[in-house]
Amino acid sequence: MPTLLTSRLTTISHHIDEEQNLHPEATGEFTSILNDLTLALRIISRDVRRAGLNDVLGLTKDTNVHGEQVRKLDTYSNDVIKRAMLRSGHICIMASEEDDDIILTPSNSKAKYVLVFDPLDGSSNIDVNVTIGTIFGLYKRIDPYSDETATIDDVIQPGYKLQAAGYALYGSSTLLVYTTGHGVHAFTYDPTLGEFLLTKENIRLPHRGKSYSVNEGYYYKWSENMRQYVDFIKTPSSDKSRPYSLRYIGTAVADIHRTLLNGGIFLYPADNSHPNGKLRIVYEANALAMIIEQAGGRASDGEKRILDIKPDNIHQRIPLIAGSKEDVIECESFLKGEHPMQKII
Ligand code: P6P
Repeated sequence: MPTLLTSRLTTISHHIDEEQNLHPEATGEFTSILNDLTLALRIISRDVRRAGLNDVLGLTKDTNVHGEQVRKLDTYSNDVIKRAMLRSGHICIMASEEDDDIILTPSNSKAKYVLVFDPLDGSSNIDVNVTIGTIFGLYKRIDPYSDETATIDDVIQPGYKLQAAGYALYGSSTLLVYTTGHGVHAFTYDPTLGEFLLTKENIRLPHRGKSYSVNEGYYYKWSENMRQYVDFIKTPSSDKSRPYSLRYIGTAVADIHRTLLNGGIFLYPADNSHPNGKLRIVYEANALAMIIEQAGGRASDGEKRILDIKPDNIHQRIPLIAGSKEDVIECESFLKGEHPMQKII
């Protein structure tokens, strides 16, 4: 009996070319940018894995805009991405967690695309060999046909304007997960080939999960409603749907990736120390929110859809509640004090 062969062998370059066909207005620039980005991610992956050997670890004397000591891998990864993005000439302006201000490229008045990125999310986990990652988002300029120099307004666009978004994960293997608005697809890096190979296509989030991901150490810093939500999902229920399991790595992109695959909810809410949450909307929350939504999930600041929020500045923080649609909606109802269980408590 003949077999039907269906699992095609697809590299990220093949897939980007296919995605390009879904964006008839993009004239190959899109493909060129994403291919240059994957080169940067391959370089970062190589050096993250080598970090323990060539003394790249440890703190530098520098601190970034947030007063956090910058680890050498952060600055290195930042430089790799910026330099890779100059090659195509299709990027006019960039914003990075590691740069105080916007970054203009030599084609700042000609190119149509804008890159926002966190070169190495999870820095605090670098020295303890826990998964870290790179987060990126790609916009078109507000006026792609302008011959004026790009400005910060091209960077602080709302997330629903993103043309593409995704992340790389440097864990037990190196993964690349991305979307161009047509589903979420995952690729696993084969260092012997130097290729990202398609391993999951059209990832879909379960409507409800069984785990929550939050730093419970801040429990007494949260609002009363947030505490009631977490108490609720930890309380055993007769239908055995609760308690949820707690899973928290401390690298947002890794916690989001597990939530994307298994379902459940990721929370970095506001607290007394972080009145606007800790994550940055421009180069972290927006890209993660686009991935979660494209996989059928929901991402809000506890009230408003993340992708609808217009950032005020490139380093603006935002609370992030993201994951399975039913879990996020349930959390939002607690945060508004509207959940039926809050009438009983
Ligand atoms: P906390 C990593 O430094 C990061 O920015 C996110 O990746 C992560 O989710 C968060 O901080 C962890 O913060 O306060 O739980 O240590």
